[in-house]
Amino acid sequence: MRKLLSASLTLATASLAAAGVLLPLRPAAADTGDPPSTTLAAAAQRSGRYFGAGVTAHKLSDPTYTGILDREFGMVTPENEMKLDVTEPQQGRFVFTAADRIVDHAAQQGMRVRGHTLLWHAGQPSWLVNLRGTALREAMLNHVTQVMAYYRGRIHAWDVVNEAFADGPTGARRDSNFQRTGDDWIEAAFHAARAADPAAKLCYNDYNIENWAHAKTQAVYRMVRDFRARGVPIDCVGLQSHFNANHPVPADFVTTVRNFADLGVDVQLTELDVEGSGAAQAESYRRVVRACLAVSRCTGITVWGIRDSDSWRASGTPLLFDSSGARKPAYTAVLDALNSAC
Ligand code: 9MR
Repeated sequence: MRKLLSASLTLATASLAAAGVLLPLRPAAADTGDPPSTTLAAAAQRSGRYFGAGVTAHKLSDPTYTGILDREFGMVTPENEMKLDVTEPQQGRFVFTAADRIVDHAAQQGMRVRGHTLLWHAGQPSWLVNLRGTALREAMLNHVTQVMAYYRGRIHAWDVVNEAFADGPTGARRDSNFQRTGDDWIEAAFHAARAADPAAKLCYNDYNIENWAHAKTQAVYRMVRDFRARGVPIDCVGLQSHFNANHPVPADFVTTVRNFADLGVDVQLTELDVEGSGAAQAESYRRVVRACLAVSRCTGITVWGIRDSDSWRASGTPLLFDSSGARKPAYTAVLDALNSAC
């Protein structure tokens, strides 16, 4: 019966092909007969995507933490260790000790690294806060150049600029010292970044740009469209994807992912977490993963921490593992969604 079925399927396939109907070259992973993958990284890899976590260097000595990290994830993002106050605490003095712990651990485990972040209005050392004008612009570009040169070839994607747009209805740029050096500070940073490490994917990363109807989403979209039109080197947009009751997963999330991707950039969900618990939380996670899987240029997902107790929003229990390191219903929802990807 199995043979007969397969013979008639082959015939049907041949006649469809003869009729000019395009069929996928490779069957969907779910149809290959492969058993479901049992880790997030392996399940994401079935459709060529990565699954990552935000990581803190000082927790790498916690065996429960590192055990989950090494088992489940294929990409790591240093949660704070590559921020400007850590990597250039005094002008021209670069410190990579904490970031190196994460990058070295990732290399030993065969994981890739997202660099987060080169330029951000927050997390600035006082020397930088006190600079203005040309001196600030030069220091800013030098920071991009030096940090990316140090890590050249070892970072999959960099969040070159983080959170440069204001919240609210205006769609304006956020006021910051960088912004006061001139509107072109973002594109100048991307040009410097491309020169420093031509192999790294260069991302613009922000929060509350998941809802297509929001002015901030539209403003970031217009900037990326403009960069693409003028040849400013940008490869990806990071949708941070911090969700909770005030910012639920929007109904049109997949529209946002698709519209950015249609600009010719990759989309990465860079800091995913969803406050909640049980079945409702699991369902939100499932929807987010499915939205990414629906868009071929949505290339990977990173959750912002490992256990609930590791989260910046620990009281909202927003992650995939509980505080003892056990898998939550949200974990199973994500794993199942990844396993059913085409
Ligand atoms: O999770 C990070 C937390 O440990 C830091 O105290 C905080 C300030 O540097 O930054 C958190 O990560 C933020 C990320 O860098 C950018 N997007 C928002 C994240 C949550 O605040």
